[in-house]
Amino acid sequence: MKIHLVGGFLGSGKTTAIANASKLLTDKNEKTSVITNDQGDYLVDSRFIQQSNIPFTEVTGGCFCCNYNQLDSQINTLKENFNPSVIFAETVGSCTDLIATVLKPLLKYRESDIEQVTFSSFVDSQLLLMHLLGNTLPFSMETNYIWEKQIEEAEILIVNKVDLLTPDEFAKLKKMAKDTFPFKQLLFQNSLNSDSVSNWVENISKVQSLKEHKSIDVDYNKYGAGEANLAWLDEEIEITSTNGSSVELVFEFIKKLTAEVTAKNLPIGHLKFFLSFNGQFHKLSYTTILEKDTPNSLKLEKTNTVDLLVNARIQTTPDVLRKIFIDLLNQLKSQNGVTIYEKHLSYFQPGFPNPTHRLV
Ligand SMILES: Nc1nc2c(ncn2[C@@H]2O[C@H](COP(=O)(O)OP(=O)(O)O)[C@@H](O)[C@H]2O)c(=O)[nH]1
Ligand SMILES: [Mg+2]
Repeated sequence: MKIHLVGGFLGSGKTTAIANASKLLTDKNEKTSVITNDQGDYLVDSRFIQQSNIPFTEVTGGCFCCNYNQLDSQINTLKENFNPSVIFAETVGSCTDLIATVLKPLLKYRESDIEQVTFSSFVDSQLLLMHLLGNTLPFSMETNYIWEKQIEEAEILIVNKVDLLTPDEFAKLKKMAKDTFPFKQLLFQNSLNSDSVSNWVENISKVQSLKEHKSIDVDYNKYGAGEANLAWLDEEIEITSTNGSSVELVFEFIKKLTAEVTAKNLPIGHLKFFLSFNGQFHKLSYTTILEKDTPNSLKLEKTNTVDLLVNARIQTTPDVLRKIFIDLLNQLKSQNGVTIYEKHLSYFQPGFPNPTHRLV
């Protein structure tokens, strides 16, 4: 069994790349499966992988590092149910120190059934360019510390979303990244493009099983503060309208929500939505620099009921985040002919990272 550990900051493109890589490998008859992971209990990424028909399990309510035994038991579950030859394991986007807390423990404690463990770290190319040009990233100092540690730790650094750069920016970033990280393996990738993802898959499949992995020094006080600065909220609601306008109402809600967060200058780690209606599934995702409008074609869909799952990781307090949500939800509820059924709501400040193992 091969395990490809995939790290990198919130919104850098991990799930997109994993889903596309899994499809490519499955088409080549490789039994491929995925383990998703996040701080909350109802994960947009899990729904997204599920609707892509890729076998998966999840570790919820905390990261792999602090819940190593859960990761281990989910690997067993996949083995029993599916016997995969490849597992992609996506780590929480605000985690670092993964070589010491996940990769090395996997190599040590599952030595007998793992033939290869690789570690890919994703970074958003626009953020990397900002950073290399000497600009400060839009998060708190401590959260920026996590982002920088993720780059330092990267063995294979996937500089992702290069399709969003101008040719000049791309050329500049390539040169600066190669000059700054002469000893890292760099892949410049567009994870929406299958040739580009295929190149990543080829590269990780070549990683030597006996490769030496170098853990990094991490100041856990700073790391813990960086995690705590980003509040988490997950919420699932069902919106029913008597005139078939539920999709439109959901898009209005999403638009107001992103506008409110932006107006309050709250940096977005991720803001993800998963919509299900009429047998259709759509994931929408916003990050601090990715401005995206909702697809017009979808807005015209007529349906009475839409299920909406929201996962937010935003630099603010859980109470502020909850208030923004509840106020907008109340506005939605007050509209004529609209009923909201609230399935789950949880919001919290992630706890201090306390890894199960730390092998340096
Ligand atoms: N243009 C572009 N968008 C991407 C790329 N990779 C991911 N995305 C988008 O970036 C957003 C966040 O991606 P996701 O895979 O959820 O990131 P994760 O949080 O790291 O798992 C989604 O809207 C993706 O469609 C890419 O290479 N190019
Ligand atoms: Mg993800």
